[in-house]
Amino acid sequence: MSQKIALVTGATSGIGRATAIILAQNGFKIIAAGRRRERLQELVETFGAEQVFPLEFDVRDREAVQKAITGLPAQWRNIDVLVNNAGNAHGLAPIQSGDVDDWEAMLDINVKGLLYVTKEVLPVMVERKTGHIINIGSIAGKEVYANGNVYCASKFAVDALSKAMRIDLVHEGVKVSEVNPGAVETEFSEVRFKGDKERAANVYKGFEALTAQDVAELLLFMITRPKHVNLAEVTLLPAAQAAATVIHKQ
Ligand code: NDP
Ligand code: 8X3
Repeated sequence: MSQKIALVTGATSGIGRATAIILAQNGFKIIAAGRRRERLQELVETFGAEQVFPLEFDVRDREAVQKAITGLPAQWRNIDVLVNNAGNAHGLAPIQSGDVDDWEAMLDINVKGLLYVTKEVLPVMVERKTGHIINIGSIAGKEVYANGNVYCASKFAVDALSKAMRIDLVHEGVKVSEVNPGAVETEFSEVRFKGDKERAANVYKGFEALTAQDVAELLLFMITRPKHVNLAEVTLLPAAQAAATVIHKQ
C-alpha cells in the first residue's frame, strides 16, 4: 500500500513539529508547513526528501497558501490527512486595553489561516472521497478566561468550524476531528508574551504541563484509527489542570 500523506501546518515548533516527527516515524509522508525555512529543512534532513516535503508560507497570505498547495508536485498532491495546527496567541490584556494588531493577528492566523489551508486541501479529499482533517482548538475554545478575549474567540471559532465542517463533509467521505489541549509547554507563551522568556516560563511553573509529544501521540492514535472510526473531539489536559484557569500548582 502506498504511504499516506499528511500536511501539518506549524511544523516548525511545538505540537506541529512533534506531530510531523511522530507521523514520519510511523511511515507517513509529511508535507511540513511553516514560515521558518531552516526548521523545515531540519525535518527534511532528518527524514529525507522522499519522506518530508517542506512548504513555506504564511497562513495569513491567501494567495501564498493557494500557490503553495496547488503547486505541490504531483506525487505530493493526494493529501490524506490535514492537521490544522498553525496558530498562536498575541498578548493577554483586558478588552479595553487590547492591541488591535494583536487581535487581527489571532483572527487572521487561527481562524482565516485555517480556512485558507482547508479550502485548498479539500478539493482533492472530496474528489477522492477520503480524508481526515484535525483542527487544533484549545481549552480556550471551550471556556473564556480573564484577558483571553480574542484568543478565546478565535478558538471558539475553531470549535464551531470543526463541528460545522464535520456536518458538511460527512457526505463527502472526509472525517473532521478536533483536539482541544490545555497547557502545553511550547513556544506558545513566548509568542504570547512577545519574547519575554521569564514570563513565559512562569506559566508552566509548579505543575507538570503537557509536552508537545503528549499531544502528538494522541494525534497519531486518532489518525491511525480504522476508516469507520472518528474520534470527533478530544480535550487533553495535564492531570493538574481542571479548567482553563484552574491548575493545581505546588
Ligand atoms: P508554537 O508557538 O510552539 O508553534 C506554533 C506554530 O504555528 C509554529 O510552527 C509556527 O510556525 C506556526 N505559525 C504561527 N503563525 C503562523 C503563520 N502566520 N503562518 C504559518 N505558520 C504559523 O505553539 P504550539 O505548538 O503550542 O501551538 C500549536 C497550536 O496549538 C496553536 O493553534 C495553539 O493555539 C494551539 N494550542 C496550544 C496550547 C499550548 O498551551 N501550547 C494549548 C491549546 C492549543 P512559524 O513561526 O515557523 O511560521
Ligand atoms: C492555549 C491554552 O489556556 O493558554 O490555547 O489559552 S490557554
